[in-house]
Amino acid sequence: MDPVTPVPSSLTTDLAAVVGADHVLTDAADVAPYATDWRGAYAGTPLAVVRPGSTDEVSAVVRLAHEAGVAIVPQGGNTGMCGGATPSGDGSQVVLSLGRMRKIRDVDPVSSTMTVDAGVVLAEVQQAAASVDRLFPLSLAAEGSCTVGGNIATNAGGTAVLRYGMMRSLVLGLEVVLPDGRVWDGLRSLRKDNTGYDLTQLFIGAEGTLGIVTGAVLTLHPATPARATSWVALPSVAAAASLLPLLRDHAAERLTTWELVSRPALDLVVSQGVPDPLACDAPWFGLIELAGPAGATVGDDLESALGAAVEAGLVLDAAIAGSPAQRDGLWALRERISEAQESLGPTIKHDVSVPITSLDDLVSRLAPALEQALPGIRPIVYGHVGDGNLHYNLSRPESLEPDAFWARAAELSAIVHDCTVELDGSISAEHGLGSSKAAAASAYKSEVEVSLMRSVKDALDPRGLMNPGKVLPLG
Ligand code: FAD
Ligand code: 2HG
Ligand code: ZN
Repeated sequence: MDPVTPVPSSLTTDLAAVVGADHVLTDAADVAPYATDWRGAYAGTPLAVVRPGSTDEVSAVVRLAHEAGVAIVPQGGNTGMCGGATPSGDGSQVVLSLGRMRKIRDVDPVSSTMTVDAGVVLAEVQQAAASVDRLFPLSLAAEGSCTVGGNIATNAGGTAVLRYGMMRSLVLGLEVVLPDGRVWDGLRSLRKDNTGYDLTQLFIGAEGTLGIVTGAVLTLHPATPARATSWVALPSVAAAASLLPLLRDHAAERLTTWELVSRPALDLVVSQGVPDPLACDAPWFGLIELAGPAGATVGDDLESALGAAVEAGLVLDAAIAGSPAQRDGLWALRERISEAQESLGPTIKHDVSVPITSLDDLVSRLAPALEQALPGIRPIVYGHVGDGNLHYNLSRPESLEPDAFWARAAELSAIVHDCTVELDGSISAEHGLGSSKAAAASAYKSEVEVSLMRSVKDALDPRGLMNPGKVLPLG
């Protein structure tokens, strides 16, 4: 990797010649929203923020930065969890925002595909699909502000992975600006293409370290206007795991969502005004949704599944949404947790996955280990139980100052991550590594795996200018 060369003073002028002076931001107040993540957990100081409006402009910007030896940090909606879109603090990196690239280029209901700019917001993709009676199934609480490019770069998950897979299952082709400014046009909509290495999949989940995604061909699914949604009270995490095959036996592929919420997580959202439909004194709760085409008997399927679950002792009590408003109320119990936890002070976030049969073991081991390490610590646990993915998030004991809690982050995360890895799990199920988990992930992976990852990085980005320090630690 080349050492960082002094930045030519003409760089910002040259960038302005490409994108227009209005779209090269250097004033502290203008760059502030791009310099920090949404939680304020990660902060940097960019050399400049550049906002290109087209793939050609992205290519020209990257070429100029490459010639100047300046690193680039791609940024979409800035809703990421791991500091992946935040620049370093030394003023040496350019943030490249895709926020102006918001065109839906094509929607094709016959081939069930949509071609979009990378800066299109996820909710707009969902709406465009719905307008032709199709479904784009990626769904997460940040969908009103995260972008398709960010979803691709993080291989986002969310609440419908159980049925539709993660973002990588929903992408057919990509357009990518490479670290030297060349454009790879891989915007193919083919369902079958066995012509060598799968470059599309290589860029998905790379968190902007291999290139900048500027466009994508997405795959659409049939619309699912028939929905049945239930909020259930559960005796244990083991019951939640056992419920998965039972739900599948009753609903088959119509089972779309199976989410878990711990009592403290529920209490938190209820304390912020979301009504609790059950008022049941259970330790765990869950959200189940079945979905299908118009006329599908999802309500009957849900009722028969819940009946069998109660009989088997897996469910203690259940509420079924009787209207769209009630459904929204049940979803709020799950989707509002992430934001609600911010009210407790800094959150030490964990996004772990283990085999579903080990979820109970994970939770049983972590609670006492963390309480012993920091008495009074408040785990706010919830997640995508159908995917074996828990957000084992930690809030400070009420008596501990936020800074003192944050100072313990590495030690507390090691407890969560060590236990996860002992159970053959992953320390990042869906959020990626960014800067916050890059070193930890390399430490847990084998030397062979890390050296393969470094070979890929070096082959595509030999000068190390594309989002350095993310995914793979520096040095
Ligand atoms: P950013 O935050 O801007 O960037 C994320 C990463 O992608 C960075 O490394 C950045 O450099 C890179 N990047 C962005 N755009 C590009 C591009 N065009 N080309 C190359 N690299 C790029 N995530 C889940 O997986 N599941 C969830 O359920 C979920 N729920 C969330 C709920 C809330 C309330 C919030 C705030 C976030 C949630 N997230 C979730 C995390 C986040 O929304 C996702 O990671 C999302 O995919 C990030 O998209 P973004 O456009 O905001 O990307
Ligand atoms: C979710 O599932 C998101 O709600 C966010 O992935 C998790 O905030 C978090 O830790
Ligand atoms: Zn999640």
